[in-house]
Amino acid sequence: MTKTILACISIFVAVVAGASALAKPADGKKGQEQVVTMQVTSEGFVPAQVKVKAGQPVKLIVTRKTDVTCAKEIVIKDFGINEPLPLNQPVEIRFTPTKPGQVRYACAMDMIAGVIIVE
Ligand SMILES: [Cu+2]
Repeated sequence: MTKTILACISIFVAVVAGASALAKPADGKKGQEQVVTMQVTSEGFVPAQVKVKAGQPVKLIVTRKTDVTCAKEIVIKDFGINEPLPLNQPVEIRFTPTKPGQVRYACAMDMIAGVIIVE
């Protein structure tokens, strides 16, 4: 009797251990980051339109390349983001779009703008 119980417990432990080992790679896949690079030039945000997938975290890397612009920061209202863009310094911005649609981004005065298309 005792042997049967012990066997049952060890099988249970093995199953639990196996399940938690399997959970890790699945989480890693789900959190796959989408990297988007963008520059601020005299033309504005380049590219002004980018595409990302919904449900996956986005890492937006923005580098301001010119002083002749008013886009010295980037504002993404939908995600409460307002990041200064120091000259020639890549700035990493992270957010996760949850649903398909369009996310607008712009300079602080909302003059120079672009759109992130979430699919
Ligand atoms: Cu502006």
